[in-house]
Parts: sequence; structure tokens; C-alpha cells
Amino acid sequence: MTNTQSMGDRDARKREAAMAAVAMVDDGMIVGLGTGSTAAFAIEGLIERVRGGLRIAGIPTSERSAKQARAGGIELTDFAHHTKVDLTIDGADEISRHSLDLVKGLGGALLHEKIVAAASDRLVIIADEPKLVAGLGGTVPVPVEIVAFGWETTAARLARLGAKPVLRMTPDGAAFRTDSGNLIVDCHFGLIADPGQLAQDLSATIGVVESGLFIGMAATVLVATPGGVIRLGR
Ligand code: A5P
Repeated sequence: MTNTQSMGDRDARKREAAMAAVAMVDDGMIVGLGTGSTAAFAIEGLIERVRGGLRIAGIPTSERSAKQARAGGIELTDFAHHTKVDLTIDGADEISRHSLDLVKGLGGALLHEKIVAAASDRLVIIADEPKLVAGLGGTVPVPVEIVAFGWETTAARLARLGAKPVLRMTPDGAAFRTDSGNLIVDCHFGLIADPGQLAQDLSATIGVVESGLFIGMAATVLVATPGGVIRLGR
């Protein structure tokens, strides 16, 4: 199987998971719009349903997702108008199959994603099977959003927590900036023994805005496998 074919297969699976989540959206809902390639399939599906008459308002987790939704005709709103989100559909970088805890943020939107997830009645995570793991941290680093001022000192504190922190860069060699103007350090911990404790330690680190560990937040995980979409829930 070529790389091109396997990427095509992965996209097809991501789309299947996305469509299963889109089917959970009801008329009149405020919907959190996630970020990333899987979430983009969900926004595509929501656009189709809106064209078919579904009335929703979306709260996007990134400029990217806002642009896609707006271009497709989804009405957008914000927390000045709605303090509660009925359902959020988002992707993830790793999902613990037992706890449903997550690593998120490789797409750079973790802070806004966490704010929207925390305001949501229900966070639905969509993914293809390689994202489902026995333990977090084995395949991806934990993205940590930090303030730019004194970032070197924050990175040194993160290293003392056991991470190998790497400042995220753009392809043209500049430091990556989030939609809130912060930096991201990708923290390589390896397999994480206690993700809940690590999330607390990261939150307590001076200079850290938010980490990509989403503990106890996902209500439902929809994973597309070769045999169909499986649904995991807490
Ligand atoms: C965005 O900041 C991330 O949290 C995404 O949810 C995550 O990177 C998943 O992206 P893909 O769906 O592109 O794998």
C-alpha cells in the first residue's frame, strides 16, 4: 500500500467518524467547532446539513475553523451571546482507550479548544483508530501554550518536570503564535504514568497558559475503524 493510499484511507475514516458526530447535532443547538483535519470534515458535514435546513450557531475554536464555517454558511456566535455550548465536535492527537483522556494541540488551537470544551454540555471527540492508545504520551508530545515573555525560563521549568521542551516554529522559521498570540512548546515526556497529575503540574507552572492534556473532558469518543465507527463513552 502506498503512502498516498494510506493517507486517503485515513481521511476516509476521519470523515466517517466526523459524520457520526454530525448526526448527533439537533436543530437549535449551539455547536463548538473543533480544529484540525478531522474536525474540518465535521464542519463540512455541518455545512451540508445547514444547507439542508438545520438551524445552528457555531462557536469556532480557531480562525481556521471560523473561516471554513463562515464560508460554508454556518452562523457563528460567541461567548458574549451564549455562555453555554450544547455540543462540541473536535479531534484529538491521542486518546486513552480506558480513561478517554486526551492529548490535543498539535494543530495549535488547544487553549481555545479547552475553553470551548469546558463550556460544553458534551464534548464529542472524533478520530481514526491510530489515535487510540493504551497510555498517553507514547506517540506525540504534549503541546503546552506559554506566554512569550520569559519563555526560555518557562521552558526550563517544564524540563524540570521531565519534559524535553521544543519551541514550535512555523515553516518559514518564525516562532509559531497561537490565535491568542502565545507560544507553544511541544513537551516530549514519553509514556505518561499519571496524566492527571501531570496536567496539574503543568497548570501550576509559572508562564504556562494551558496544556494539551484534556483530563475527564470527553463525554463521547467516536473512532472510525476498518469495521465501522465505534463509540466509547464515560
Ligand atoms: C488542534 O489544536 C488539535 O487539538 C487537533 O484536534 C488535533 O491536532 C487533531 O488534528 P487532526 O484531526 O488533523 O489529526
